[in-house]
Amino acid sequence: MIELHYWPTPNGKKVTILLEECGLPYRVVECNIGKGDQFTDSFLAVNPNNRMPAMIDTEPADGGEPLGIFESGAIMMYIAEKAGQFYPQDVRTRYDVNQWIIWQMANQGPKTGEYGHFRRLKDTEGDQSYAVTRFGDEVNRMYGVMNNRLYDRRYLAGDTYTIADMICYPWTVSWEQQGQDIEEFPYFKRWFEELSERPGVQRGMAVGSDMQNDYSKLSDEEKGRLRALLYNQRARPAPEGGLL
Ligand SMILES: N[C@@H](CCC(=O)N[C@@H](CS)C(=O)NCC(=O)O)C(=O)O
Repeated sequence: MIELHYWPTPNGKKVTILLEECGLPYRVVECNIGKGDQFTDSFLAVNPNNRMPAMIDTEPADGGEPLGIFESGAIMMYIAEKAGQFYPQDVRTRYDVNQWIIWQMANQGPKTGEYGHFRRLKDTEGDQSYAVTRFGDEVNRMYGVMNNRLYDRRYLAGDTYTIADMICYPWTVSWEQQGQDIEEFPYFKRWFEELSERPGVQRGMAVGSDMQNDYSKLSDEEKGRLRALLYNQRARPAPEGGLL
């Protein structure tokens, strides 16, 4: 059984889309990143990077101890390999898939995330116009990268729907809020509309729609504790007694 530590963001939904598409049994463990679950010892034991998603396979193929994996790209490779679906193993397609997964993890995810971060900042944090322009241009450039890729092929890795498509899709559903005009990217639009119609994509996107935080009932003390935990995160000290 796959145990998925999850909160309903694009990085989490990549994985639920894949699990739904594969039809593998899985259990969602709520990792409420608005309340600091990503800092608990049990979570850090699976993901030292204190970010969700993370997963534990309680029945790995080698028959050994439960296997923990972090980073959504690695999780998707693992699940697709286990299911034997959506990750063709001929060398050319495999590396087409791999490069689009790495493109997503190194470009589309982080830069779109930073764009949202700087756009949401209040004036009290100073003038953000350079960062907003810089990341806004990058987001627009990346829609162009996908559009050009999809110009002469149905999916990002060719003729076959793969985890490369699933990993990119959740970051594009908010194209309008990201200030993009979908009509500017007709090949992307064709791909986006096809994926949006897939029942597995729809089920994966819906996972955790009931998971929300209502901060209005929290005391000022609790709000202050959360602010200190979640904002301006810096290095966590290693425990005493390590290998020197
Ligand atoms: N590269 C990581 C990124 C994961 C990530 O950034 N997760 C965010 C939610 S989308 C998170 O857990 N944030 C918690 C925090 O900022 O404290 C992956 O793809 O798994």
